[in-house]
Order: sequence, then structure tokens, then C-alpha cells
Amino acid sequence: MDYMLNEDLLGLKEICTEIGDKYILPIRAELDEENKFPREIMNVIAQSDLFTIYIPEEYGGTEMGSLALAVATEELSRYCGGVAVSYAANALGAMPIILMGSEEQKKKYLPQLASGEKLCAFALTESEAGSDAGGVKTRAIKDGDSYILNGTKQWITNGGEAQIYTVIALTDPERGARGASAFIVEEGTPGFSYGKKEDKMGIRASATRELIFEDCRIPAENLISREGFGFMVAMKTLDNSRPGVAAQAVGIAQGALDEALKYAEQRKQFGVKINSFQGLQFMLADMGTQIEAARALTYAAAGLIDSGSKNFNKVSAMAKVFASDVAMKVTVDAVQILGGYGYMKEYPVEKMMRDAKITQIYEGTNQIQRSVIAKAMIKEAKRK
Ligand code: COS
Repeated sequence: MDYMLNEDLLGLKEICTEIGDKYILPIRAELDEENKFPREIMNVIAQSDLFTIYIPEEYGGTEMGSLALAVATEELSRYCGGVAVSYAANALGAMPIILMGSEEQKKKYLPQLASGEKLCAFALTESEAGSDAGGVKTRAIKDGDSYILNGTKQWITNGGEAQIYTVIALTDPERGARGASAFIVEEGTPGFSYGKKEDKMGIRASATRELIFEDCRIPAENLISREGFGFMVAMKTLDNSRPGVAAQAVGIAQGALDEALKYAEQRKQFGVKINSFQGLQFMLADMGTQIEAARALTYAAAGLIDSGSKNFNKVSAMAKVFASDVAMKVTVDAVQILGGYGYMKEYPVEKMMRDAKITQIYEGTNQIQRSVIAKAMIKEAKRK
């Protein structure tokens, strides 16, 4: 698929390959084992200007776009899904400001995020509001020139590591999803603290944590867009970020296929290399074909966003659902090809299998994606 990438994107991919070889590969097993956030790698990513690619030029970014973000996320994910999501979650967190923030908010926050001086996170999910994003309970009550936030956000990627949070809270609970609003909350604001850090099945290098707001007073100017626009901000953010999850899935799957190919070339049984067996060749062929198809759809979705189209939520969801299902299947097959060794922690494929699972769940479960896709298709059919 490299033919789909111009010189800039190939150069970007090469930078990520270098970061992967030099900084991620040697420590990915340790990060996984110890549930350790890759702070040093985030610094390297910042020095390599990778945080700039989704930020507009006038705010310190390089504005390379969604395809560039997908390429970088994919390549980092080939090495470690946990490191890659720690990177990509910054784009998710910054998206509400990029899409709907005021000029003042953009000027204040985006340059710090582009340089990597500060990390960012997006806080929508709560214990009772997962797929039902409109069911959030966190309250934001206007009090003079401030809003006072109360509530708990759950499973926030980069929680406790980021300094800037975009948070969805209800300003008008009577109106349900239409009463939600989006806010910027900075680390260190009195009344804002972190809850427990989660112990996860996969992507263990990434930090997943609760955010607790107890009478947390933030300036009214930290409201993104207008009161009542929070659900829309969240939906638009997710539409934009889902190709990133797809890219993560493609990268994880590619990493697993690379390992399976390497092993099948070295491993001998019955006196021959196991890649000479047709049964195994067919598995490899299907894995490769599925990955290329997922990659093509992911690049198409990201490319559609970059084209300026406003109508990408269906394709965005399609890429996410397809690529994540491929990643799950491919990583399970990679473990199968490595057999007993694949099941052991000495080999990286069991980690890749664990890392792949979340891509079917977060940023909207694959069941929700299918419902988004179907709704869009039915709407389109009615228009014809
Ligand atoms: N872009 C812009 N607006 C959107 C939208 C989108 N993608 N999707 C919905 N909306 C608008 C609708 O047009 C509707 O507006 P009005 O109230 O003005 O009519 C409003 O938002 C409510 O839409 P809807 O009735 O479809 O909302 P639902 O509660 O049925 O939920 C889903 C819609 C399921 C798609 C949404 O809740 C969702 O995406 N859930 C998954 C959330 C998620 O990804 N969570 C992961 C955590 S974040 S890492």
C-alpha cells in the first residue's frame, strides 16, 4: 500500500520505524509486564515532531492530516499497541479544540500540544455511559464566570499522564444528550484528581485512569463551542478519530503477521520448514489479504477526511470495525502459527493478541459501529 503514500508520508513512516526499532522494540515487553507508561518514548515522539501532524499550522502544527496520523499510528502500532495509543489519544483529546474550540482556546492550548510539552486526553466515558454516550452524569453548573464540575470519568486513556483534558459534562440534565457540553480542564485545577489506574488485558503501556471532579471550578471560557453542543463535539471527535483506531488495528495485525512469517521460515517439523505446508500457507495468505484490505479502507477513510468531505462518519466506522475485526483474527492466527511458542510470553504475538482486543471495544464498540453504519446507509437510501 506504500504506493498510496507520497514522499512526505513515506518519510513520516520511516521516522516511526526508526523510533520503533530503537526505542520501542527493546522495552515493549517490559512496558507490558510492568504496566508502565512510555514517558521517554513520548519525549522522543515529541522531538520527532509527531505531535504536530494533526495540529493546524497557525497553532504550531504541520497539519499533515488524518492520513498522516493513520500512517504514524499504524507504524508505531506494529511495534506496540500500548505505545501507539498513548500517542494517538493525544489527537483524540485535542480534536474537540481543533474542531470546535475558540480562537483563544486554540492559541492557548494547541501550541503546547503540538510541541509535546503537554499531553492531552479525551474524557467522555463513565461507569454508566459507555455505548450510550448521551447517558453521562457528570454535571457542570454555571456559577458567575466559572463552571463547577462534579462527577467521575472512567477508563480515560492518558489519564494521570496528560495535563490537558477535554471533558463532556451535562449543563442541562433535563435535555439529556442535548444538554451536554464540552470543557477543557487542566491538571492541577483544585477539585480535579485521579482515581485508580486500571490493570488491563492489553495495551498495558498506556495509562487508563479515572478522573474525579469534586466541586472543580474552571473558568467559563473553558467551555468549548456552546452549551448543549457537547454531544455533537463528542460525536464529531469520534468520527474523526476512528480511522486512528483502525490504523492501530492494522499496525498490530501487521506486526503479528511479520512475526508469523519469520517464525514459519525458521521452524522445521517433519524435516521441512513449516511454511512449506499448504495449510499454513493458506493462513498466511488470508492474513496478508485481510490486512491489505483493512489498510486500504483505513487510508480511504482518512483520505476522505483530508479531502474536506463532511460526510465521513459511515466510512470512518466501517474502517474501525473492519480493521479491528481483522486485527483480532490475524493476531489469533499468528498465535496459532507459532503454536506453543506463540502462547508463551517470550514471543510477542500473545501480547499482540491481547492488544488487538481493545480495538474492537474502544471509541465505540463494533456493535455500535455497525449501528452507525446501518443508520447512515438507511439515511442515504432514503435520499436516493
Ligand atoms: N455527528 C454529528 N452529530 C451526531 C452524530 C455525528 N456522528 N451522531 C449523532 N449526532 C447527533 C444527532 O443528529 C442527534 O442530534 P439531534 O438531537 O439534534 O437530533 C443527536 O446527536 C443524538 O443522536 P442519536 O439520537 O443518534 O443518539 P444516540 O443516543 O442514539 O447515540 C450513538 C448515538 C450510539 C452513535 C452514540 O451514542 C455513540 O457513538 N456511542 C458510542 C460512544 C463511544 O464511542 N464511546 C467510546 C468512548 S470514547 S473513547
